[in-house]
Amino acid sequence: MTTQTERSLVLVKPDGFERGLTGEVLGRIETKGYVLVALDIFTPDRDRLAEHYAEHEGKPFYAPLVDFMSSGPVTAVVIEGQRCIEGFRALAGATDPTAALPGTIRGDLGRDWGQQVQANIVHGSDSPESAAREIGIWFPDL
Ligand code: D4T
Repeated sequence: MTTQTERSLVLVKPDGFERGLTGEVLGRIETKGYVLVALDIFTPDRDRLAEHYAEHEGKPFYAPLVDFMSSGPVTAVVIEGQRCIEGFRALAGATDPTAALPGTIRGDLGRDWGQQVQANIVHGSDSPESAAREIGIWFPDL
């Protein structure tokens, strides 16, 4: 049986960018064997983030999340490879960096900084449907 290649949207969030961890994250993706197919660095505006995080609107962490994500540059990346959506989520680790296992990006590089929102270094799409939707938001020309 063969598995079809797929794409995922990865974001190195403003905390990761500010701490100089972009290369470390990209290195882990490449070392795993996934391919980088598009990459852009910019500070996202609130409209783009509202679209990206639409499912979280109304939750207590929504406003701090949008503030945090628009606070500085992010690196938006499209990665490609068989089962890369699941694979990158495994590389990233649990959402809460304190609980994320050592060996994962969030477990090795992240921590609780006492903020209203978890600064957890990376985002990765969680399903093929989310990946298609999110790649359309961040890379409309792809
Ligand atoms: P992302 O979407 O950034 O890859 O993270 P996850 O997939 O791991 O987590 P998520 O979509 O549930 O949450 C999006 C974003 O909100 C922050 N967050 C989340 C937070 O600050 N407090 C919370 O209780 C939750 C659930 C972290 C990631």
